[in-house]
Amino acid sequence: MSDSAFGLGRTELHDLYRALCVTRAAEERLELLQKQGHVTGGVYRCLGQEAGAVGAAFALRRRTDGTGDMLCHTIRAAGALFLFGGELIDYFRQYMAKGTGPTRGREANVHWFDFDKGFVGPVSPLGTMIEIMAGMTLSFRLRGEERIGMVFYGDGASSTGAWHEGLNFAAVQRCPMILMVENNQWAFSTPTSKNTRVSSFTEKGPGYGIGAESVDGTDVLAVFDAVRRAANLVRSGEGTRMVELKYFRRRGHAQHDPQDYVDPAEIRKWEKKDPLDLYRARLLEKEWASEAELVAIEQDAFDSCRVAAEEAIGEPYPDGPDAVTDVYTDVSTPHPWTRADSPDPTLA
Ligand SMILES: Cc1ncc(C[n+]2csc(CCOP(=O)(O)OP(=O)(O)O)c2C)c(N)n1
Ligand SMILES: [Mg+2]
Repeated sequence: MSDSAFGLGRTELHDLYRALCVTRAAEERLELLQKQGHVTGGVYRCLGQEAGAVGAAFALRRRTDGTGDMLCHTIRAAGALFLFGGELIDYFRQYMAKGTGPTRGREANVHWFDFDKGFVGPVSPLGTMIEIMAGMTLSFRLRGEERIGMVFYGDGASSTGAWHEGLNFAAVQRCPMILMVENNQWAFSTPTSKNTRVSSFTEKGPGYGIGAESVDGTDVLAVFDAVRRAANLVRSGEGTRMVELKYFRRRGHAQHDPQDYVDPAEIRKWEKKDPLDLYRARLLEKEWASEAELVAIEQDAFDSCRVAAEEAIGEPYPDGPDAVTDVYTDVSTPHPWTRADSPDPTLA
């Protein structure tokens, strides 16, 4: 691991730490909200994986006018979403299914988008976002735009048909896109060894004719450096590349999963490689930040999450009828499940 700051100035080095702290604080707040009964669905944490999403998104061109790079996050890549301008309050609104949230309570998770800011929420069937991002980035190439796309996917998702088809299409079409493989060693209760026989997902790259690199996903600067190199190649016309993030899912698939199928010693081992602790120590050791500066960043991350969550708590849930707005073109027609008469049994 290089000791350089990869051309980043003090402010950017602090911004990276801020993004890590915001991700951690947002998820800790979410856990609290869930215990208080405010969260409608599951809470999926990226504990130990924060540096992957943050380092990768930091290496992209972030704009707010629809001209920047495009990112597709996952439940484990909230840090990338925040860096791309996803508002904390919207994140909390989503998880609490508030009517004020981006999906107006229809979805209680990270499936939301903002094309101007450059993030598209994932679609749930694993692997399919590669196909969608391939299409989006193909349009960038055909229009001669300098934009690139990034799509995150877990190790488990990489065994789906859509993953393979999408990646092959992207490779053949030289779509300007980076596929980030979030190899956290588990797909729900399935270990990576039962998903693939390769020891690194980078081994799959040559099969599609694309370049691939593996990086320590707990080291935010190493991730940033690897992704910036990949982005330069992709932007200069090489086409699709893959970057594998190696780390460990330190919590269950979601908070309701006790992960009793994971060896506790393994979790303890990875706790020693906590990405925030590692980067914090490096910032101090290299004198890129003072203790007071770091404490101020941590406090600010904590406060902004608390304030955003408290504001979202006070907001209303959606009105019932809004559930069908934008779903049917003709809302005056009664929907099948609301009609008073019984369905015609002869049509069954
Ligand atoms: C095609 C498909 N199969 C199953 C699921 C249900 N599912 C959602 S997340 C998940 C585990 C994904 O594991 P991985 O890709 O390793 O990502 P991680 O949760 O570890 O970040 C599963 C099986 C789904 N959404 N889509
Ligand atoms: Mg996984």
